Amino acid sequence: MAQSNYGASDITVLEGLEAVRLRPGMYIGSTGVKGLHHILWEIVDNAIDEAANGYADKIEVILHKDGSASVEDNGRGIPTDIHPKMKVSGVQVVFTQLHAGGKFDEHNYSYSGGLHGVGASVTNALSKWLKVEVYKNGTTYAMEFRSAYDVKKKKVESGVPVAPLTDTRQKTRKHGTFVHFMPDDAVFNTVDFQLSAVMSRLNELAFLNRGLTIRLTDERITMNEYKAEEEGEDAEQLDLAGATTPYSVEFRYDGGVSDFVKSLNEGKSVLYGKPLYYKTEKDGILIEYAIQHTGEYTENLFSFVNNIPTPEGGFHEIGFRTGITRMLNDYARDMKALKEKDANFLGDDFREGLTAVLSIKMKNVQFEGQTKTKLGNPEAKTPVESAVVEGLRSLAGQNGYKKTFDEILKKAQGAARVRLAARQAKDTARAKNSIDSLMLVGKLAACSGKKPELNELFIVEGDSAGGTAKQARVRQYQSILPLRGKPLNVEKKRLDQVLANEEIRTIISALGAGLGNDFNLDKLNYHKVIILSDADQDGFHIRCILLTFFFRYMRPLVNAGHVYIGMPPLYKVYKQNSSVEEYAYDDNELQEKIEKVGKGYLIQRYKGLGEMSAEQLWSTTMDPARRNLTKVTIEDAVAADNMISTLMGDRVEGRKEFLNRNANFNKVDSFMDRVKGKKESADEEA
Ligand code: 0RA
Repeated sequence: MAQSNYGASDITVLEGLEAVRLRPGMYIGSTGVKGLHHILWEIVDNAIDEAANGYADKIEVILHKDGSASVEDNGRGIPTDIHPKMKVSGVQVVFTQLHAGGKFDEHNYSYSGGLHGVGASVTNALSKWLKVEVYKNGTTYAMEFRSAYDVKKKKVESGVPVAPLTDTRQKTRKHGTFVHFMPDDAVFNTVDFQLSAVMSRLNELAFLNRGLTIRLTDERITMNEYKAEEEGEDAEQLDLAGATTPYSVEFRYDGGVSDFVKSLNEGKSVLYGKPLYYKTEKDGILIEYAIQHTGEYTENLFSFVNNIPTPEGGFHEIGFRTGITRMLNDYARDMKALKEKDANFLGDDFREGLTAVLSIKMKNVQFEGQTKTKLGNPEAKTPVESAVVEGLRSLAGQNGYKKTFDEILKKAQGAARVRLAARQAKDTARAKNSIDSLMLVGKLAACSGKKPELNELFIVEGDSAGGTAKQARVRQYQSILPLRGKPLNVEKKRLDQVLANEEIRTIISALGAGLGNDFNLDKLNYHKVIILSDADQDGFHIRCILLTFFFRYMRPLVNAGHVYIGMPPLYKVYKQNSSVEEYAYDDNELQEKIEKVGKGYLIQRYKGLGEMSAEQLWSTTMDPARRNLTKVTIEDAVAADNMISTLMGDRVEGRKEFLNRNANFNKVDSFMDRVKGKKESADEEA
């Protein structure tokens, strides 16, 4: 199949492609599905470059039935004239010269994408065949490459031109490039493109290239098959048209990275509706970013350089963060949110709950780090930083953004307050630990045993129940810490105030493992931390506060499964002058126990732990052989945290809505159900 009508320069070309063929991993990372996708991305990247430079606004990707893939753009079309040095057409250079890609002309290509920039020739080298059509000058040019076994050389020659680029004389008004290739199954472990992976990357590229339309069609499946499989719709119910139409989807975002941020925040509660968005060019670097805060606590910054994700960060992210901190601190001073004597906010304060996308485009990128996804160009920092300061200043000065910036400052103030309180609590705990650990003894009834893996700490609501628990406990391994209910009951208490609470500080000291980043599981004094609170509103609230506290300041404790909820019974069913007594932990169980005790039963309803005798508390709630403990999962803690943020937040509507909406989405909420359930039956009783 290989023809020998090409010149001297082609010899080295083929040697280049042969190298790719011999060691594909060197060029595309692997010969698995990732490598397979890589050869598609090489082609897509060229089309994206054409769009990024303003020459194309539509890209169409098709996954064909036969396993091939094609990419079409409506750009200028790959150069068709003869390359002066190579003496072959531009098309041939692009597909046979390593590293050439479409980027051989600095003037045409300001910013080049491509994960490793190996170019379209690699796709050609690893394909059974590759066909190109170029639409320009009113006509269609075409060229085809093939891999074939060369009998004389006894090896596969890959990417060999079947013929030079030819003008097919087929008239067209289109302009652009169409590349169609068949991945070689002798190279790849799999030649099955994964629709979901291809789709999500194309969607991302659409976000990153504002206004660009990207259409993806998968001819291997029908619209209905997709809907049935991915969207869970009933295939029988779907219309007939969809039974024959191939699956197809179009991505286009006129808001660019602003739309990206919105989609990342979908389903979260946002502090303001419209993301802060800015796009500019500084020192030859294109910079575009969008910012939107949520009510959550984590920071989510997604950065890209030349459309390539940079999860390991780098100089652009440093500039971005520095810019945000600098501008917002200045703004806080201008607005008198920071008084003269106040210290600046920390960057972390401004980034609590931040979702942001930063996308820059620059030349000569240097990727570093473990996975080569960290931008190593120091010259990127300052332009990004000034773009952030400049952009946010300009937005802050615009009508309609005042509220947004107020919300951001409010969020930072909350974060700073918690940070300072945590620090204070930590210092206190540290001082207590080192100077006088006996200080605690007043509140804490400590166990005598010294084996953390056997020891249990009961955190008990109320002094009265605490007293009972102290009588009931097995001193050897059970410690009791009574919590005075009151200070924690106050509705609108901020978490930092909670941290300042004496009992909470005692918990920190008692556990002995520190706080926050310094938390060390190895130092933990109790492997079971059991929260014992009443089954009413207050008890529920205390539980939530404690869980939130553990979640935010001692997360490893929750993750390792050391936190439990003790379940006291709600009812005792018994008979007068008889030793028969049964305990019920919920209303269903109550019926069961009533039947069990039989005629003449009496019901005692426990309104709180304090009503129980030491013997009752021991046998129902503290005795490892008989008690009912629920291990707290991280999801429980997250739910509690959300609940506390909502309950304690300033927005009353949010709180009401939350209470209505979250009747029953996990265990923490089932506590809420219990609370509600109890209230209702209490009303019946009354
Ligand atoms: C260099 C110069 C010109 C176009 C391109 C590259 C180009 C490459 C690719 C690869 C896929 N699609 C593409 N579209 C354009 C300009 C050539 C001219 O103006 O004649």
